[in-house]
Amino acid sequence: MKRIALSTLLMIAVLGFASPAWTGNELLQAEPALQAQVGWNLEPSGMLAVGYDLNHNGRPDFFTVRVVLDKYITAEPMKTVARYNPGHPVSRVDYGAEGFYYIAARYPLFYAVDVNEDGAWDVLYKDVLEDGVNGNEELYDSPSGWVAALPVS
Ligand SMILES: [Ca+2]
Ligand SMILES: [Ca+2]
Ligand SMILES: [Ca+2]
Repeated sequence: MKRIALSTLLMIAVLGFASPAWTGNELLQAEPALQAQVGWNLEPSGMLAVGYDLNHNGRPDFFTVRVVLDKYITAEPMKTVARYNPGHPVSRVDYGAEGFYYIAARYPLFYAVDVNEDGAWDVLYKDVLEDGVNGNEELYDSPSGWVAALPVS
Protein backbone atom coordinates (compact mmCIF):
# COMPACT_ATOMS: atom_id res chain seq x y z
CA MET A 1 0.00 0.00 0.00
CA LYS A 2 2.79 2.28 0.97
CA ARG A 3 4.61 1.47 -2.26
CA ILE A 4 1.55 2.36 -4.39
CA ALA A 5 1.21 5.65 -2.62
CA LEU A 6 4.86 6.38 -3.20
CA SER A 7 4.75 5.59 -6.92
CA THR A 8 1.61 7.67 -7.31
CA LEU A 9 3.38 10.51 -5.62
CA LEU A 10 6.37 10.04 -7.88
CA MET A 11 4.20 10.07 -10.95
CA ILE A 12 2.53 13.26 -9.84
CA ALA A 13 5.93 14.75 -9.23
CA VAL A 14 7.12 13.74 -12.70
CA LEU A 15 3.98 15.01 -14.37
CA GLY A 16 4.14 18.17 -12.34
CA PHE A 17 7.70 18.68 -13.46
CA ALA A 18 7.19 17.78 -17.10
CA SER A 19 3.92 19.40 -18.04
CA PRO A 20 4.41 23.06 -17.13
CA ALA A 21 7.64 23.06 -19.12
CA TRP A 22 6.16 21.69 -22.31
CA THR A 23 2.54 22.66 -22.45
CA GLY A 24 3.55 26.29 -22.15
CA ASN A 25 5.69 28.27 -24.56
CA GLU A 26 8.54 29.20 -22.22
CA LEU A 27 11.18 28.91 -24.90
CA LEU A 28 9.17 30.89 -27.41
CA GLN A 29 9.70 34.58 -27.83
CA ALA A 30 8.83 37.26 -30.32
CA GLU A 31 11.03 37.42 -33.38
CA PRO A 32 13.87 39.92 -33.00
CA ALA A 33 14.37 42.57 -35.67
CA LEU A 34 15.29 40.91 -38.97
CA GLN A 35 18.41 43.06 -39.04
CA ALA A 36 19.66 41.15 -35.97
CA GLN A 37 19.76 37.85 -37.87
CA VAL A 38 23.00 35.89 -38.04
CA GLY A 39 22.06 34.08 -41.23
CA TRP A 40 19.32 32.56 -43.31
CA ASN A 41 18.80 29.31 -45.10
CA LEU A 42 16.33 27.69 -47.47
CA GLU A 43 14.98 24.55 -45.87
CA PRO A 44 14.43 21.36 -47.93
CA SER A 45 10.72 22.19 -47.59
CA GLY A 46 11.37 25.40 -49.55
CA MET A 47 10.72 27.57 -46.50
CA LEU A 48 12.97 30.38 -45.39
CA ALA A 49 14.67 29.94 -42.01
CA VAL A 50 16.28 32.94 -40.31
CA GLY A 51 18.70 32.36 -37.44
CA TYR A 52 19.34 34.53 -34.37
CA ASP A 53 22.01 34.39 -31.69
CA LEU A 54 20.02 35.51 -28.65
CA ASN A 55 22.73 34.82 -26.06
CA HIS A 56 25.48 36.35 -28.22
CA ASN A 57 27.94 33.46 -28.12
CA GLY A 58 28.44 33.28 -31.88
CA ARG A 59 26.12 30.29 -32.46
CA PRO A 60 22.48 30.61 -33.54
CA ASP A 61 19.92 29.38 -31.00
CA PHE A 62 16.59 30.75 -32.22
CA PHE A 63 15.05 30.45 -35.69
CA THR A 64 11.98 31.63 -37.50
CA VAL A 65 10.65 29.74 -40.51
CA ARG A 66 8.51 31.38 -43.16
CA VAL A 67 6.60 30.31 -46.21
CA VAL A 68 8.25 31.65 -49.39
CA LEU A 69 5.53 33.45 -51.35
CA ASP A 70 7.51 34.26 -54.47
CA LYS A 71 10.95 33.85 -56.03
CA TYR A 72 12.43 35.27 -59.18
CA ILE A 73 15.60 36.40 -60.89
CA THR A 74 16.07 40.07 -61.65
CA ALA A 75 18.83 42.59 -62.18
CA GLU A 76 17.09 44.98 -59.77
CA PRO A 77 19.08 45.73 -56.61
CA MET A 78 18.00 44.46 -53.19
CA LYS A 79 16.75 47.91 -52.19
CA THR A 80 14.32 48.05 -55.09
CA VAL A 81 12.99 44.52 -54.62
CA ALA A 82 12.50 45.20 -50.91
CA ARG A 83 10.55 48.35 -51.77
CA TYR A 84 8.25 46.31 -54.03
CA ASN A 85 7.49 44.02 -51.09
CA PRO A 86 7.01 46.19 -47.99
CA GLY A 87 6.80 44.26 -44.74
CA HIS A 88 8.10 41.06 -46.32
CA PRO A 89 11.60 39.70 -45.67
CA VAL A 90 13.54 39.57 -48.94
CA SER A 91 16.58 37.34 -49.38
CA ARG A 92 18.99 37.45 -52.27
CA VAL A 93 21.45 34.98 -53.74
CA ASP A 94 23.84 36.45 -56.31
CA TYR A 95 23.18 34.93 -59.71
CA GLY A 96 25.82 36.34 -61.99
CA ALA A 97 25.14 40.05 -62.21
CA GLU A 98 21.54 39.40 -61.28
CA GLY A 99 19.94 38.32 -58.05
CA PHE A 100 17.79 35.34 -57.22
CA TYR A 101 15.23 36.76 -54.81
CA TYR A 102 13.04 35.03 -52.26
CA ILE A 103 10.02 36.93 -50.97
CA ALA A 104 8.84 35.48 -47.67
CA ALA A 105 5.60 35.76 -45.73
CA ARG A 106 5.20 38.68 -43.37
CA TYR A 107 5.18 36.45 -40.27
CA PRO A 108 6.76 33.06 -39.53
CA LEU A 109 4.79 29.81 -39.60
CA PHE A 110 7.29 28.10 -37.27
CA TYR A 111 9.59 29.19 -34.47
CA ALA A 112 12.47 26.86 -33.58
CA VAL A 113 14.77 26.77 -30.57
CA ASP A 114 18.16 25.05 -30.61
CA VAL A 115 18.70 24.85 -26.88
CA ASN A 116 22.15 23.20 -27.00
CA GLU A 117 23.21 25.05 -30.18
CA ASP A 118 24.31 21.91 -32.03
CA GLY A 119 22.53 22.82 -35.26
CA ALA A 120 19.61 20.43 -34.69
CA TRP A 121 16.36 22.13 -33.68
CA ASP A 122 15.16 20.95 -30.29
CA VAL A 123 11.75 22.56 -30.01
CA LEU A 124 9.51 23.62 -32.86
CA TYR A 125 6.45 25.83 -32.35
CA LYS A 126 3.81 26.31 -35.00
CA ASP A 127 1.85 29.53 -35.44
CA VAL A 128 -0.83 28.35 -37.80
CA LEU A 129 -2.41 31.82 -38.15
CA GLU A 130 0.97 33.42 -38.97
CA ASP A 131 0.13 36.47 -36.89
CA GLY A 132 3.30 36.84 -34.82
CA VAL A 133 3.93 35.59 -31.29
CA ASN A 134 0.71 36.37 -29.42
CA GLY A 135 -0.12 33.25 -27.45
CA ASN A 136 -1.86 31.11 -30.08
CA GLU A 137 1.30 29.21 -31.02
CA GLU A 138 1.51 25.51 -30.31
CA LEU A 139 4.33 23.15 -29.47
CA TYR A 140 4.60 21.21 -32.72
CA ASP A 141 7.62 18.95 -32.78
CA SER A 142 11.03 18.14 -31.38
CA PRO A 143 13.08 17.38 -34.51
CA SER A 144 16.20 16.42 -32.50
CA GLY A 145 14.23 14.28 -30.05
CA TRP A 146 15.37 16.62 -27.30
CA VAL A 147 11.87 16.66 -25.87
CA ALA A 148 11.36 12.93 -25.33
CA ALA A 149 7.61 13.01 -24.82
CA LEU A 150 5.49 15.75 -26.29
CA PRO A 151 2.24 16.46 -24.47
CA VAL A 152 -0.82 14.95 -26.11
CA SER A 153 -3.01 17.75 -27.42
CA1 LIG B 1 23.80 31.51 -29.25
CA1 LIG C 1 19.90 21.10 -30.62
CA1 LIG D 1 0.51 33.79 -33.29
